Amino acid sequence: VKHPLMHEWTLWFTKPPSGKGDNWNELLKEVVTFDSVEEFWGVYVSLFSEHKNFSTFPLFYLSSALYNSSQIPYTNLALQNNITPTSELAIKSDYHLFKKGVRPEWEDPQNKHGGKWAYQFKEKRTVPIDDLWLHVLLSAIGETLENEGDGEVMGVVVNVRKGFYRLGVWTRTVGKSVPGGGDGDVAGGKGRTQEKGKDVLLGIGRRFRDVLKLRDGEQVEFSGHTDSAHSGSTRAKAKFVA
Ligand code: M7G
Repeated sequence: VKHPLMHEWTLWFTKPPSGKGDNWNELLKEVVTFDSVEEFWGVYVSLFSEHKNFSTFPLFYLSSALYNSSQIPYTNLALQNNITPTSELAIKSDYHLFKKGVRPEWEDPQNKHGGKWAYQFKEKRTVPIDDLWLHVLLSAIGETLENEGDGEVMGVVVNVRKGFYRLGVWTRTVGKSVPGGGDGDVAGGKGRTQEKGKDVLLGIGRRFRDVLKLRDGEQVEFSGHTDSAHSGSTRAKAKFVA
């Protein structure tokens, strides 16, 4: 018996550039797609099996249906993929876990009106990045970053950079209605729709900072993808913080 996830998810990997000519498109690779708890752990176990701390699986992020199947990672090794822990990736690598059918790119039609919440961990030596990324993965597939029906979360990302690890959640909008978005707020008019959209995004930001266990004074920052694309980097100016 497999325990279905609410959505089907695809894991992507960005290879570090090997030379000058590499462009983004050649570096971004699709790795594997899954739609059940069992398949997720099958993919993940190889990420984790070199580590001793199996007993600390943060299963409390999962809904009860997922929690009840918590035995599975120990036995389901059949689907093992060769996936390296984030802590062992080369500089300029990324992992992206996105809903199936959405490419982890600004240009994807489902991302182009969107943005992302992000936080940079600068203490690369001491930050438990593998645990944090697992918690982020679980919050995505367990659908605990947003309320049912919000439909904002497109995917989650970890960037390995020279001076930091960056964890992010990509959202479908930047807090306002988008063409064809169908957010259902018919009576509210434009202003109300924007307020509601912004509240939803702020809620995602707060949940994300809980997943990352940030302390007071540490903030996740939201920025729109169009700003990122223009500045050539995700180091765009933050629109809001949580
Ligand atoms: P980054 O990983 O967002 O931030 O972008 P960083 O500057 O901290 O490393 C790094 C580079 O990857 C960008 O300057 C782009 O060349 C490329 N890149 C990243 N993303 C997410 C995209 C994307 O969605 N589309 C395209 N075309 N390039 C991207």
